[in-house]
Amino acid sequence: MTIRSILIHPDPRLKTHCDPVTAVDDDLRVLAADMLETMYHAPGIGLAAPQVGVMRRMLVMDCVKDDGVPARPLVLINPEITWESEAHSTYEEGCLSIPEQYADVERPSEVEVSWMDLEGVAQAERFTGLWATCVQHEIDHLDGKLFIDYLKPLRRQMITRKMQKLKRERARA
Ligand code: K2U
Ligand code: ZN
Repeated sequence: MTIRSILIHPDPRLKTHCDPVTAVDDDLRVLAADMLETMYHAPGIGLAAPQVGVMRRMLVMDCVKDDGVPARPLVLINPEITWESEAHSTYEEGCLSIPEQYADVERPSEVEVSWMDLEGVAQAERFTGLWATCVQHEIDHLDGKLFIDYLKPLRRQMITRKMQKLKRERARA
């Protein structure tokens, strides 16, 4: 398994609508394992394929935060939201592609998602709480949407400028 580098905003690949996965093959299984390792290493609770430069509709997540509870790594291939609750929740979101920037984002509190797993089996589940926020954040990534797209233009511009500065500094290092 490999820890892959995570693309930093602004990057055109993070604004791209990703293509569906057409075959669950060994390459995809290696990518899923690398994405989980990269996510845990960051650390994060979710990661979408475009964040590591692969423009495919696959995401991984594990929102288990309590130490006593066993990890629950999930791999979602071609995920689709099939239902969302009327109720909305606000969560202070971050993003591994927009480091050190946080902002309140309001989303449906619960969502039902259908997807295919790595065994090619169709799955469906209702997510609540942090899992619901995370899966919506990750599916947005597959559609080229970032959490800062929900913010007012001025705030989004400020964050983008900070990331451009960070990338210049990293390039010099
Ligand atoms: O897609 C990503 O960049 C991974 C995010 C997922 C995420 C963002 C906001 C809210 C929920 C999930 C990273 O995991 S950000 C790190 C993090 C960790 C715990 C709670 C919130 C964010
Ligand atoms: Zn993100």
